[in-house]
Amino acid sequence: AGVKAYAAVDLGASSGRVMVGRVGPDSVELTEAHRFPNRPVRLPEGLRWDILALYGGVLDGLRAAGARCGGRLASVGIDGWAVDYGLLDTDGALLGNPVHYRDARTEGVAEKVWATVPAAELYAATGIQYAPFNTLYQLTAERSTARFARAARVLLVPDLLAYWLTGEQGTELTNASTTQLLDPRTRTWAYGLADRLGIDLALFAPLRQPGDPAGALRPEVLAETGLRGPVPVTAVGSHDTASAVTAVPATGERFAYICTGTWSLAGLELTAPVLTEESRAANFTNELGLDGTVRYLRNIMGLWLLQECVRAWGEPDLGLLLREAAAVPTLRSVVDAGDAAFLAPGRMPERIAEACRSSGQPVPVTRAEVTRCILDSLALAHRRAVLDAARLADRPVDVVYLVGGGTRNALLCQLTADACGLPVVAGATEAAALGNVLAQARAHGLAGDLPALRRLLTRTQPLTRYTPRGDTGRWRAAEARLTAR
Ligand code: LFR
Repeated sequence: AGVKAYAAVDLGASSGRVMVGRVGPDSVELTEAHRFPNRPVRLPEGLRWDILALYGGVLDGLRAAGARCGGRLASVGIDGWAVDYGLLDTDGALLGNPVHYRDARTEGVAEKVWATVPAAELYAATGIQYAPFNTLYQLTAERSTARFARAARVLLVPDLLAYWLTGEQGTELTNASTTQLLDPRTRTWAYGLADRLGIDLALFAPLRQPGDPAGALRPEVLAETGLRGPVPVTAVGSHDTASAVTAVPATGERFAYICTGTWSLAGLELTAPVLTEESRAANFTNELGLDGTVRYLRNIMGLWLLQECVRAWGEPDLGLLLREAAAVPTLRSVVDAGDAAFLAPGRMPERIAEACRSSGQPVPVTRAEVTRCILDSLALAHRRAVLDAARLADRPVDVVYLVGGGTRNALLCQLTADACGLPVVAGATEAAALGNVLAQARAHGLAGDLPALRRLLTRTQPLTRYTPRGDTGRWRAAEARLTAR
């Protein structure tokens, strides 16, 4: 009784999916309706997202979702990766393909921005960690182009897809916070800052909050997907990390989380941002979450490092590779998995080897050794982020929750527990979709604050517990080795 079906569209850097979530007061059940590849395209002008293919995948997914529930969906929600956007002209037509955040156009742009607003001031005003691809730097890189001269609107990627589905435009808050144009204390635009940097905030559609109505599927979309109208679209934490953290199955308050996928996002949930100079130096970000929360975390390169190696090796069997990696001795060599030097695609095994060589460590040779080097490095980066966050925010941590695609990797989960010296509870693999569905369900009648939603997950979702092995001394030593360089 009281169970409704929702569709969650979740766009990741390497694939998109549409999941059906059936939610009731005592049940949450998530199934995959459709999955499609997300293949960035390298054009003469740079690295671009194939946004029309993604929209096609979303429509296919909604059709498949409808087929699973008699054409009736209570609502649709969309989340995806952050910072990237499409530009629309005055007719509302898309001006070219959205630029990929790994594109090289932002090289050297931050320094230009800092000449107007020093980095320290920028952090104090926005709380966003430095990354070359922050929307602020992308917009600055783009400003002098012919395309930008014709732009009347900027829509972040999930908001762009929502616009195509509904005809309505908005800027969802959690994703807006990753533009570095928001004040995390007031949770609205940083008007003074945008002014000084010559960025016209009127380019953005009005802000909307997770849970707000975001229109309804257009009649053409209903016809194409076979869904029975009306189907409302509901704003969710449209930044995938915001949705994933919503789905962290925490029971108490003294927890850290790590969202693992292409990226690892590791940190704490807070009620106020930490804007200190120390926090900036440690490269922590304050992104906005549901219900007034702040995601205080560090971006770590994540499984991107391994994905790129696997691609370079011609896609060998991952299960076998991980079993072989488990047999390689721990911590022979580590690289800094937070280093933006690993951001661009290509030549990853060589780049990992070079980083080990230039820091005087044994150079991993076999695929298993490279894989183990990456996983040890990730676990070490997880440890540093969790401990740094606890220290900088002055909050004790008893347990680490791991969610997202990386929970399939038992070796990574175990190494993270070993490195942190804390129990790790691995939860939802499709955490972003789960958080997406819960935000919709709440807008459509499910009662509960964030802790209550999380208790519902603890009761209904399978969890795996990893206990730390051995002492953390060798991880501490490896950490010292890395920071000494
Ligand atoms: C994760 C994520 C991160 C963001 C990166 C780039 O998928 O959204 O939070 O920093 O992608 O958008």
